[in-house]
Amino acid sequence: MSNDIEVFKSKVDDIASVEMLEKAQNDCVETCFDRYETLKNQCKFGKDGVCCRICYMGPCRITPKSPRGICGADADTIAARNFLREVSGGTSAHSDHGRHVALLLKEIAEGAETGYEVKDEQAVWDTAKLYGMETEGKDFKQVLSELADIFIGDFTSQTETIKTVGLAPQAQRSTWEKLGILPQGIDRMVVEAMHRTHMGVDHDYRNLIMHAFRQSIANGWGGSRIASLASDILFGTPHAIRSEVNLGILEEKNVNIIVHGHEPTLSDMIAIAAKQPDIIEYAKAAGAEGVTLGGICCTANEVLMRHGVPIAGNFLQQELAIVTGAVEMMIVDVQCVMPSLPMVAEHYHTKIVSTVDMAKTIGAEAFDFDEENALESAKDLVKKAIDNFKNRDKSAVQIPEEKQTVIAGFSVREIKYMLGGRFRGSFRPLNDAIIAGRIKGAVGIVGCNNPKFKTDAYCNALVKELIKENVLVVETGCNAISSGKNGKMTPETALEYAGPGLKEVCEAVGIPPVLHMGSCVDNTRILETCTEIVNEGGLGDSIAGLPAVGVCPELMSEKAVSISSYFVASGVDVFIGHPFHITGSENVMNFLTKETKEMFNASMHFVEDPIEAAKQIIAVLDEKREKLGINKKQERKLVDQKDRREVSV
Ligand code: NFS
Ligand code: SF4
Repeated sequence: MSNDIEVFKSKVDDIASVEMLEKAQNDCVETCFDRYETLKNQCKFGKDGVCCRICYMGPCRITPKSPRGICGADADTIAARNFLREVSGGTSAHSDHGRHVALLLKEIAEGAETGYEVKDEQAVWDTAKLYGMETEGKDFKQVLSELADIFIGDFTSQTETIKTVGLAPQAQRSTWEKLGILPQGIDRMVVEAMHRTHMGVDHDYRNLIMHAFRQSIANGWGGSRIASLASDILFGTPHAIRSEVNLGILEEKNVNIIVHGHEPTLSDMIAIAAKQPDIIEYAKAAGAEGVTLGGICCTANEVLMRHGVPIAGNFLQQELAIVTGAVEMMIVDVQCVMPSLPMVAEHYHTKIVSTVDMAKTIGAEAFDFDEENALESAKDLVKKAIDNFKNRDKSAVQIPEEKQTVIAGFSVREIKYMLGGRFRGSFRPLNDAIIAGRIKGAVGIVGCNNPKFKTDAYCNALVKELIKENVLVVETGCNAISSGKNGKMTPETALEYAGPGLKEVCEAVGIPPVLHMGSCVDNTRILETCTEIVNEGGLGDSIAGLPAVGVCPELMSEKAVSISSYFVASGVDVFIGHPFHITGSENVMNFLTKETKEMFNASMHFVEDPIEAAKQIIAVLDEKREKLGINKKQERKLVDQKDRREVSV
């Protein structure tokens, strides 16, 4: 048995998950970690991106002996087409999420019975100003309606560049214009990608990948940005909030409900419903002490940011949460939901409930969420979970103790307030700290878990190295949850790891050195932060010149491919823990890792070791600082020589 524990410890970086892997084994429950072992010898053609099944003459696989498919397509064309389709998948997922929130906003503006109302009126006026809308003499509903039209128009525009791209700095927009990749309507960009990758259309790998960038801009400076903006209006702009993370948030004496997926529309209502006095009474009548709501994946991040709902875990903990035997109901919406959940749930009493029409899981119960009576509908669902409490097998319950405190809620508005105060909110103190060298730069660590790697390990090792080197870290998605679990998101615990300059700034402002900025669509908050830094002045006029880097340690989803692409197109170098499915084409590899540098002043870097990645990231930050003329000698003295030796081991 102790041998097994060592095996589990080699798979995941947190104790709670180790404990649940052991329990899963004892309970004879199969998880993705087991299936990964079975499927380990993965198809090399797929991995290298040189399997094409775009037409029915194929599938064709490229080898040295057969360098072309039946139609004559070579490895470059095939890998580039596959890459573009991945970016389409990611762009679609994020953008469709944005569309749903934008459509709800429009309904509210038109006075429809939705059960929702605008939580953050100020955000409506601020956003209208961002888009340069004329608001004088108009009432709130009219402004909201016009704003919703702008959002929706960005999906449908045929020939006009999308309006949200106008929120990017001028330097980025000029670059995109020069390269001919300013995006038109988000829907059109995806349709065009599917057209271009149909058999016999676009065969030039460079041309294909440039469309991948164009489409990714329609995501980062379009669909995703709209998702964040519209969600802030509807559900409130996040502000700093304390909560907890990891499986230990589940409570043995309570009814435990988990929300999982991505869209906040239902989960935000569930968060409100679970606190209602009549619901708590109902839970007590069922023999529980109360109701505990927890989240998994980005739905978790959304309700953490706005309600302080604790997080049960990230992507690879979705099955393990059920293995605790203490979850009455897991409510899922869209994206990153494993179809295996009902199979895991069969071993316990957990009900899996799917709530979105277009996302059904075999074996899950479908719940028809009534948006018009949103709160009542959410309460009905919570009651169903409470009714399931009596079916819990007490002997099957084992909840890990492990949980950590997190401070989350760092929207751009909140960072501004924290830096400059409520009435003088400004990025000036941050820019000054970067210029003076107290902060070397900023690194955004984003994205998924992937059973190919030890869960959370890359992120945890990298964060430690970076904050020691006075790099401010901002995070979203499942990696934000990794750092939360690892105790890096409280000022108290994390600051002992920070270098002296970063520590000084964090202490003065009262923030952790690792900031939780939200879900994966909220990566646009990172772009917004970069834009604010540029606009504040003193660090050049382009995001591409800033000492800023993006990292995606455990790339799993197509969304992460799209995100990496829009970061590079925006001038931010991106480090990825393992290569995309493009390694079968030297030209495509070369294009993404080198040639893009000339176009965007940024490129993709595939670095499998986090310590090596830290070194290379610091080198990129130093290079950008050098170009800005702020890499002065005295700044180096702020870093302890002993620390410096340690990082270069
Ligand atoms: Ni992002 Fe969020 Fe997690 Fe990856 Fe999935 S939950 S949208 S895709 S796995 S970070
Ligand atoms: Fe094969 Fe060409 Fe058809 Fe692809 S498009 S499956 S390479 S024949």
